[in-house]
Amino acid sequence: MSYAYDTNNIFAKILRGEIPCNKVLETEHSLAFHDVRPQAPHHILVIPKGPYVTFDHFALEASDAERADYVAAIGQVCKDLGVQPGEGGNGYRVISNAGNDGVQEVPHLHVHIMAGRMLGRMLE
Ligand code: DGP
Repeated sequence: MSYAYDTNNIFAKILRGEIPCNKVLETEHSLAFHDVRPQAPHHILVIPKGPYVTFDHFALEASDAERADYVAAIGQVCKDLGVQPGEGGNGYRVISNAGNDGVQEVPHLHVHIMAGRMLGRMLE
C-alpha cells in the first residue's frame, strides 16, 4: 500500500509558512495551532511536520523520533491547556478523521484536541 501525499493541502502550506496559523506549540517534528472553525472553547490541531496523510500512514511509516515527538506534543498541548482530568482539569477529546468515511477534509494527518465543554457521548 502506498500513500499519496498532496503537497498543496492547507496544512502543508501552513508548514511552509505560506499561510498563517495561530500557533500554540512547535517541536522538532510537530506543530500545534488553533482550528479556524472551533467546535469547543479549546480546539487545537496537532500535526506532524512530515508528509503523512492519515494516522495509519504516520503510525506505520514515521520514524520512532517523529512518533515520540508527536505523541509528546499532543500530551504537552493537553497539559498547557490545563485539561488533564487527573491533574485538576475537566478532560478533553482527541480524534483524528481519516479518508471519506472519516470525513477528513485536510489530507495531512492531524488530531483534534477539544475541551472546555461537555462534548457528549460519541459511542453508545
Ligand atoms: P478534518 O480534516 O475533517 O478532520 O478537519 C479539518 C479541520 O481543519 C477543520 O476543523 C477546520 C480546520 N481547518 C481547515 N482549514 C484551516 C486553516 O487554513 N487553518 C486552520 N487553523 N484550520 C483549518
